[in-house]
Amino acid sequence: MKKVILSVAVIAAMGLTSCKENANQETEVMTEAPTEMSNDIAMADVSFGVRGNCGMCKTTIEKAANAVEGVSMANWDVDKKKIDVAFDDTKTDEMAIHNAIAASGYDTEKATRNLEAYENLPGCCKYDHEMMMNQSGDVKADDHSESDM
Ligand SMILES: [Cu+2]
Repeated sequence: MKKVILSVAVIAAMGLTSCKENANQETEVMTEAPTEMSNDIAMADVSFGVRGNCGMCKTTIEKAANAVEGVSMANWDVDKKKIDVAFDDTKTDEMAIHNAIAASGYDTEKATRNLEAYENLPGCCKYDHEMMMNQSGDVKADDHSESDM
């Protein structure tokens, strides 16, 4: 009986040492991949075109973007028809932000507005579907929104 126990112990010990060797090899390989670094730089900044008219549009667009989990900053520029967004790219991605804004009724460069949400926007916010996005800022974009009133 003792012999059996002894041989089991020996086999177990051999097993342990071989496991240890394997583990050492694995950690050596692991250290070559720079995985630790990228975890710190999870924040991403994007900016893309979003159609809209006025300050109320700004509120709606930014609210929609900020409601996406991981978004830390959203700033829509009424003159440029463009939004700057900062987000944690481990929690969301750019497309999720496009989709959230489109769901609130606004066109983005990559997503088309939800028509029902658009119809429910206040009259002053019913922007032109053909409007240029991502403008330089010095274009007279307000021309016909004024005359419509
Ligand atoms: Cu508006």
